[in-house]
Amino acid sequence: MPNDRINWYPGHMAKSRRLLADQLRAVDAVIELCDARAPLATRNPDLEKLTRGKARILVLNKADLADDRQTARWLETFRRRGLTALRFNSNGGKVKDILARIEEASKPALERYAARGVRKTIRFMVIGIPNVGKSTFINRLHGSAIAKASDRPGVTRANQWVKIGPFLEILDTPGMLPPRMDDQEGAQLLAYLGSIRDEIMDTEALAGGLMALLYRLDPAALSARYKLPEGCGEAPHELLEAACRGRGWLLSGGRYDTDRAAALVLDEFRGGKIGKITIQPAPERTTGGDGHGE
Ligand SMILES: Nc1nc2c(ncn2[C@@H]2O[C@H](COP(=O)(O)OP(=O)(O)O)[C@@H](O)[C@H]2O)c(=O)[nH]1
Ligand SMILES: [Mg+2]
Repeated sequence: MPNDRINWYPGHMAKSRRLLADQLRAVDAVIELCDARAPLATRNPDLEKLTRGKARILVLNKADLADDRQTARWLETFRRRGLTALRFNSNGGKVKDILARIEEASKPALERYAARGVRKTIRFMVIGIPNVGKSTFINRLHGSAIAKASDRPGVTRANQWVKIGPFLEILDTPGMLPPRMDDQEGAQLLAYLGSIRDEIMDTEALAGGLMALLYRLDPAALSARYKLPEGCGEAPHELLEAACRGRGWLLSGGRYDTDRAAALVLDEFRGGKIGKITIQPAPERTTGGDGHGE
């Protein structure tokens, strides 16, 4: 997937970067959201240097859609690197747990203020690439719909702060980072998750590639969902056609409706209907390093 097909125009990027820098200046702490199904592919490594000196929490969001054992291993991986990391489901998770962790991470900043004799609330913001659930997460913390406004880059308005605890205020607009597109494999995972616009891609190739990946990671789940026959071929087009047979996605004359199948497979995966599957498995513990320096 060539980078030039991705919808992040340099102008947009420069603008959203400036906006993010402004927002960052106003906060003490940052909550970084990534997608628990592909935690590395859905993080932008630039955030590390952009947030130096600030308290940071990494939330593996959409944990309800990911494999629980994989999520546990990812959390362990990040914690070993010294990051505060936790899992969450923004559609149903307990806000109390998240707030406790935010308060814990904010303590050093609060103590610094106290030492200087100022009583200040800790301000924090939510940051992440598109589609990781930033707006949903903020709404969950608010218990209202005010984050629905716009997080499109370039839409400027005054920062709005919402008090969510005695010492905590959250910025109502999430910070946007572009997805990382320099790594082909990661970009492919982003496409499967729907974090890159579908209309710029070949849907059948995308769905076929996803099926081939899922067939390696969780053959039972894929086979059950699409009634794949025993010993089904592993090639993308074979899997897509087998799904057409299994689910009866046929056109007149008995031809396979691969077009429809592709769109449905992508939808079903993104909606968690195929199963709780992590498409970027956590590194093995025994290797000592995982090749992805923080
Ligand atoms: N299952 C599940 N879906 C989520 C979760 N968080 C967000 N979503 C869904 O993911 C999609 C993108 O969420 P949104 O908040 O708009 O992402 P944003 O682009 O980062 O602001 C929406 O369809 C949300 O309903 C989660 O924790 N679990
Ligand atoms: Mg949003």
